[in-house]
Amino acid sequence: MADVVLALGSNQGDSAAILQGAVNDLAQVEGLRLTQVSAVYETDPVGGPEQDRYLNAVVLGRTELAPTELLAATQAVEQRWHRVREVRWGPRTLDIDIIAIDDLVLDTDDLVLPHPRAQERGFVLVPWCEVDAGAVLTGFGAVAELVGQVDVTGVRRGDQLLTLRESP
Ligand code: A4P
Ligand code: MG
Repeated sequence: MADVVLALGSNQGDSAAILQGAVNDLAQVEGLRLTQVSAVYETDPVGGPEQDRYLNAVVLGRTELAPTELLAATQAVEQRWHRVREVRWGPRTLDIDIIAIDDLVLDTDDLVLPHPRAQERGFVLVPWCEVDAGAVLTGFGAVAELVGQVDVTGVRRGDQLLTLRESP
């Protein structure tokens, strides 16, 4: 079993409902057990064209899936929410990034671990720190320290709470 950190983002459609739907779907993935879910954060868009604010959250879990199987599963959930890939870093109904699987370091065409931009993104680091104050980002150190080094002015904790249903 490996520890996994997933980052969810949405800025198109009913983002609040989409994030909860994605959490529900992830909880149904065989071989993945969700253990924690952060609050929902309203975040200013980083990179890409001018676009609406995002809702972001981080989910922790344990998995017996191989990394490529986990990626296939998260991409299937993205597809279910009609994710259309248009512009890189552009608006999306649902984006699921695999931030880390244990302390695995991987660099393949399909999967890079840890996620190559996690260390600079307040919208990933702040919710991650909320659910795991002692988290370490492999290659970069304590997440709590990284939070102090990046610009988090555009990251606001929202009121919405995501519900974690028990996996079957
Ligand atoms: N891929 C490689 N490594 C990974 C990984 N660790 N997790 C590959 C997930 N996918 C990974 O991703 C492109 C390819 O990355 C996939 O086919 C997969 O094989 P994508 O999701 O199709 O493309 P993308 O998301 O448009 O590009 P990218 O570079 O992944 O963008 P990011 O880094 O995900 O950034 N601002 C705010 N405030 N909040 C956000 O959530 N998100 C983005 C997207 C930009 N700005 C944002 C937010
Ligand atoms: Mg992505």
